[in-house]
Amino acid sequence: MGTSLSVATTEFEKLDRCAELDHRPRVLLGKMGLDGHDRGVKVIARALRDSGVHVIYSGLWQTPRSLAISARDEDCDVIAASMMSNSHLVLGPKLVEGLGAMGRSDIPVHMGGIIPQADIKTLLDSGVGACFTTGTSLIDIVEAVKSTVRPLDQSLATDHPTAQLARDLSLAHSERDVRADAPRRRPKRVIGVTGSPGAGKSTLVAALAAEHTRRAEEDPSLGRVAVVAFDPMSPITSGALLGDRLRVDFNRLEEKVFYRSLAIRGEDYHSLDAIIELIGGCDGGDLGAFDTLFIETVGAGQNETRIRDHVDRTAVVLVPGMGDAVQMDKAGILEIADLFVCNKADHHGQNELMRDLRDISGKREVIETIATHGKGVGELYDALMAGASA
Ligand code: B12
Repeated sequence: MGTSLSVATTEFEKLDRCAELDHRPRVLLGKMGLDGHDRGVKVIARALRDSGVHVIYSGLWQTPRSLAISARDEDCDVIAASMMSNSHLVLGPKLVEGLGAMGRSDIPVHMGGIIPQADIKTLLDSGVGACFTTGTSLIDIVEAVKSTVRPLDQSLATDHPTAQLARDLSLAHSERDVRADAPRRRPKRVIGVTGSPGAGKSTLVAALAAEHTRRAEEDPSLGRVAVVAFDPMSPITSGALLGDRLRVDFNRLEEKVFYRSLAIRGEDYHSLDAIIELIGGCDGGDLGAFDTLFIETVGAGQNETRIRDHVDRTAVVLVPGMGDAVQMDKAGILEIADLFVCNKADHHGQNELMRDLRDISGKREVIETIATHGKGVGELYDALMAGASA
């Protein structure tokens, strides 16, 4: 590995460096430990995205177990763990162990950050794939990630059904053949959540998934919940930053929620029907089948309407202060709503938005939420479930 700092601290050229690979690398960027040093991980995330990599960022304060679950469900090629809290010797081996427990001991772990040279051998001996110290150039990090890409085999060397589901989804999404015997079934309830960027869709979907798990604890017949979250793919590099899963508290929910992030261009939901059926068909064993599926759209804007063709119910999320009554009257996204959500209802302009929504909604429900506080989430959940096919 080189040690040039030149590109590490300056601008990183946007360039598709992954076009020749079997598939775009999927990297799970994780921060374990209790510290808040997220600058390094953000620099790496941007550099990888600008090189054509699909970067899944799971957020701060992950445990080895939550990171292993994320790696399995995202079917990533490699975990890039940024360690700044001097806990690498404890957490690194635990992450390797966790991956084994999730049926994915084949996913390599790369560690970087503040790692003394003297600790590197111990980490490598414990199963960590590679260690990178401060000063590693971004080009070297990109190349290391690229080197982990292997062809997407149809069957994994694991009997873990969720790990196999995650691989089936990778194949379906990239329009390759999925194993012929993969079970398929449409989940009982498939709900689309759409709205413009910044409307709080991810936080809302995370809150709905958490609400579902809370209710399923009281009523196991509700089954398990899954989420598919789409984010945009760069038209220049084909890279993507998939950051929606950081809204879900996996340290608490663990395997009760299956969460998959996918990158698409525009509104290209070509593989969505297959993805829906594969998720519904997955036998979750003791954990239960996925009867409820939330699909979060990319959130492109007013003309993002195709999601409606794939789901049973569509919730359109709006926030105060984003437009006036004329915006409401434009054809497109508002027409596809089965119900409206006024999220961030504590923001200025909420009364005006509610008034405008009531004007156009007809018989459709309008629900106020503050997703970050959980306000209105129970009511929204009830409204969505009531209308979704059972
Ligand atoms: C900036 C900084 C902060 C900022 C953090 C801002 C933020 N949002 O990230 C602030 C001021 C908040 C902060 C606070 C603290 N900090 Co501080 N901080 C630093 C400092 C000066 C620079 C870190 C940085 O951002 N570098 C720039 C980024 C781009 O580089 P990087 O993170 O190293 O990442 C690069 C490489 O390491 C590599 N890399 C990183 N991760 C990975 C992962 C993979 C897979 C790969 C391939 C590569 C890779 O690639 C990146 C790009 O080149 C370092 C000292 C230093 N010079 O490193 C101390 C340092 C990390 N901090 C330290 C400490 C102790 C703290 C505090 C506990 C101090 C205190 N007593 O309050 C608090 C903790 C706060 C908290 N909430 O956790 C210690 C950690 C000691 C250790 N681990 O042994 C350090 C090393 C300082 C020291 N010498 O003691 N800190």
